[in-house]
Amino acid sequence: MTAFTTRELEDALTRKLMINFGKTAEEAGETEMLRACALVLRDAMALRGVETRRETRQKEKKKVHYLSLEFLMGRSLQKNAYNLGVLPQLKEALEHLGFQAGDVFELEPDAGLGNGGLGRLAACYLDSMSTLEIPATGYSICYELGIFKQKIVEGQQVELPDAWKGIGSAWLLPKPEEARQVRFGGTLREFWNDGHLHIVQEGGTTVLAVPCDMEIAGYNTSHTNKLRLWDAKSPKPVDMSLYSKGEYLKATEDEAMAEVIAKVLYPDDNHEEGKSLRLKQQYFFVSATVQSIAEEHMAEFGTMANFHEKNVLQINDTHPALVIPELMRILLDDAGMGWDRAWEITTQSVTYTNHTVLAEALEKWPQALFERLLPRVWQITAEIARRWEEQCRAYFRDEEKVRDTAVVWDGVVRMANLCIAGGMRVNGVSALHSEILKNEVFQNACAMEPEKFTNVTNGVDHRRWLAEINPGLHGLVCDLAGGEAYLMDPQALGRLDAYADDREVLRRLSDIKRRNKEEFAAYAKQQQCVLLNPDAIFDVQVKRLHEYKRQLLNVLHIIALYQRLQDDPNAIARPRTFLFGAKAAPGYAVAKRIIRLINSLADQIDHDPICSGKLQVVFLENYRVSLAERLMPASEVSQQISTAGKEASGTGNMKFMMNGALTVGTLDGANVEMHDVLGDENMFLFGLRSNEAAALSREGYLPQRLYARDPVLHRVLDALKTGFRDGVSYEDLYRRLLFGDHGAPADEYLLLADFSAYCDAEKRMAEAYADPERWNAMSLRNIARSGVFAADRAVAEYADRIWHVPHRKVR
Ligand code: 26Q
Repeated sequence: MTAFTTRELEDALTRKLMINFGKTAEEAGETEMLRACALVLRDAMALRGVETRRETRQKEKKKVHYLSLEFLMGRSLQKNAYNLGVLPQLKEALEHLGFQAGDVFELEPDAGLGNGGLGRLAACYLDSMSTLEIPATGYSICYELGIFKQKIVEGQQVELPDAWKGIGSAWLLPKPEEARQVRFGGTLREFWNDGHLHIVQEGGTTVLAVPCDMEIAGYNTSHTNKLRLWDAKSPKPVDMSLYSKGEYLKATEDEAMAEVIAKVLYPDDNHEEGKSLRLKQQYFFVSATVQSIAEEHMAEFGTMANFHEKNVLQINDTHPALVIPELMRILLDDAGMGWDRAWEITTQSVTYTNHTVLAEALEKWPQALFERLLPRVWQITAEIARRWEEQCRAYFRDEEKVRDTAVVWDGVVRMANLCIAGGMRVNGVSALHSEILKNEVFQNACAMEPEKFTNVTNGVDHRRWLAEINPGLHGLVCDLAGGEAYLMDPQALGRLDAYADDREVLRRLSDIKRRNKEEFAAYAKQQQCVLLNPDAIFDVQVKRLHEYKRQLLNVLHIIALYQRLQDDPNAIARPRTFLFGAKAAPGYAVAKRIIRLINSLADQIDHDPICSGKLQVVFLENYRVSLAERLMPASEVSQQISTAGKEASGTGNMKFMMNGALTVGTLDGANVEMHDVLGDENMFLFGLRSNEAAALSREGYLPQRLYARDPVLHRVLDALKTGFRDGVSYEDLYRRLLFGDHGAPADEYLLLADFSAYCDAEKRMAEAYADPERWNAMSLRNIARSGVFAADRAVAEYADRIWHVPHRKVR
C-alpha cells in the first residue's frame, strides 16, 4: 500500500526539482521544494486515479457526482501524504534534503474555494468518499481568487484578494482536451425534422470550460477520486487583426468577458446575492459538468436510458439546481427523448441537500434575467414549473399552497422548489433542521411527497480534524482505544469512555491540552504579536460572522464580566481568554461593525490593568481552515450559541468536541444530537428551545422590557452606546437591539431574551473548570462520543439511503 519509502521520495523530489526547476536540492528554495512535493504526490495519485476509474468502468459501477459551488479544501500536502501513508517518510526525506518539513508545509496557501460550513463539508465528504471506496467526483469552479484574505486595520476588516493558484496550482492537472462549450443568451430557433421538433440556440456567447483536476486519495486504500474544477476561457483566440488596427484593449475583450466567470468566489455565506454573474457561474459549471457526465455515460453504455442507474447527481444546496433543467435539456435535445421519459430519469438522478432555513439565503432569480441568459433552460424550467403547479393544484385544491410550492411565481424562479420538484430526495443536515424543513419551511411539498424528505446529520473528517492536527491526542486515543483502528472506525473512540475516572489518563489528557495551548500561544505570538496566557481558559468562537450566530451575545457577556471586574477586581477566579475568528461578507455592514466592536473591547481590556492576567479578548485575523487546524487542539470551550432553529447543523461544534473542548451552546442544529450522546452533565446548554424562540418572535417580542428590568443587561447595553477607550460609539448596535432598523425587527435574533441564561451557562462552565478532574472527565467523554460525528458515518448514510451505492464498511 505504501506509495514510497523515504529513499524513493528523496530521489523523486530530487528529480522533480531538476526537471521542473533546473535545480538541485541544495539550490532549490522552500517554495520550489513545496511544488516538487506536490508534483511527486500528484503523480502517485494520478496513477491510482487512473486505476480506480478503469476498475469503475470495467465493473460498470454506479458513480456519485457531487456538485458544489464551494470546496473549502485548505492545505493538501500534509493531507495527501497522510492518506498515502507516507507522511513520516516525506518529513524524513525533506530533512535529509536539508529542509524543515514544517516550514515547507507552512508555505502552502489554503485552497479557500468556499465560504464556511457548506464548503468545508464538501471537502470532508470528498475525503470520506475516497476512503469508503465510492466512485465519486466533485465538481466546482476553478476560482482564480478564493475567499478573501482578512486584515484587521484599526479594528476593522479589510479584504485582500486571495491569489492561491501561484503555488496551489501544483495540485491541479489541466485537461484542455476535455474542454466543453457553455452557451449563454442568444435566441431559439425551432424546426421540425423527421417528425421531431428540434430546438437550437443561435447567437449569444460561448464560454469554454476547461477542467482542472485535483486527485483525492483515500486513506488506507488505493481508491482515488477527483475534484474537477472548471476554468473559464474564451473560445475565440485573441483577435490579432484588432491589434494591427491599434485596438489593443478591444482585442482581448472577449477573453476578459469569458474569464470573469471563474474570477472570484462570491463571499456571501448564508445570504443570497442575486447578481447575474453568480447565475452565470452556476450555469457555467453545471452545464460543463452535466455535459461531461452525459458524454462519459454515452461512451460507456451507448444509451441514456439507464443514466439514473449508473449516476447520481448530489447537489450541495440549491446553488447547482440548474442540473435539473440542464439534464432535461440534454435528454430532450441531444438524446431525443420524450418529456416523460426524460423527467423520469432526471428525477431518479438528482438528490438535494438543504443547508439553511434563513429566508434571505433561499435562492431566487428574476425570471427576466433567467430567460435572457439561459433561453432554452428557461423554456424547460417553465415547463417543469407548469407541470409541477398542475400536480400541486390537483393535490391541494388550495391556491395558497399552490403558490407556496410553485417553482415560478410572480416573475421569480425559486430554486429550492425546483430542487424539490426535480429531486429524488431532499435532506437536511441535522435531525432538528430536517424536522424544521418538513414541518415548516417545506411543509406543503412534504405533505404531497413525504417519502422524499429525510435527514443525514453532518460529519467531519476525523482523520484531518483529530489524528492529523492533534498528534498528542491521537497518541492517547491509540493507547486506549485499540491503536489506529479508530481511523477507519470512528465509533472505536467510544472505548475512551471507560477511562473517565482514571486519574492517570485524565492527567495525560490535560497535559496534552496544556501543550497544545502553549503551541498555539507561540503561533499567535509569532503571527499576530499577541501574548496568550496558557493558564487562562481558552474560550473560542470561530465561524463566519452572522447575526444569527450571535457573536454579539458573546460580546455582551464579556462586557458584563468586565464590568463586574470593575466593581470587584477579585470577581474572576480563573483567568479567561476569549478568542474570536470570523470573516464578514464584505457587503454585510452590521457584521463588520460587530468585528470592530470585538476589537474595541479587546483593546479596552488590554489597556486596563485590572484585567491583567484575568481577562483577555483576542480577535484572530483571517480565520481559515489552516488556522482552525492549529486552534481546535488548543481550545477548551466551544461557543455554539446561535438562536435555536437557525443554525442548520454546524460542523465546527463537532471539530471542537473531537478535540476535547466543552460546548457552551443552545439546542440548535447538531448541538441537539451532541446533547443526545453527552447528556446535560457533559455540556453547558442554555436558552430558548427552537419552538420557544419561534413562538417568541411570532408573538411580539419586546427587548426593551428586558433592558428596563435587568440592571446587568442595562449597564452592558449602555456601554455599547458609550463605547470604549478608542472613542468609537456602538449606538447603532445598541439601537438595532432595542429598536430595530432598516426594516429589521428589534433584536431579531433574541440575544436579550437569552442573555441571562447565557451568563448563567458561562458561570456553570467556569465552576466546572475549577474542578480539573471533573473537567477532564467531561472532556474525555466528549472525545469518546464524537465518533458519530465523523464524515465516514455521514457519507455511509448517504451511500446507503440516498445514493444507493455500495461502499467499504465503517462501523
Ligand atoms: C447563495 C446565492 C448567492 C450567493 C451566495 C449564496 C450562498 C453561499 C453560501 C448561500 C449560502 C452559503 C452557505 C451556506 C452554509 O455554509 N450553510 C452551512 O452549512 C453547513 C453544512 O451543512 C451547516 O453546518 C451550517 O449550519 C450552515 O450554516
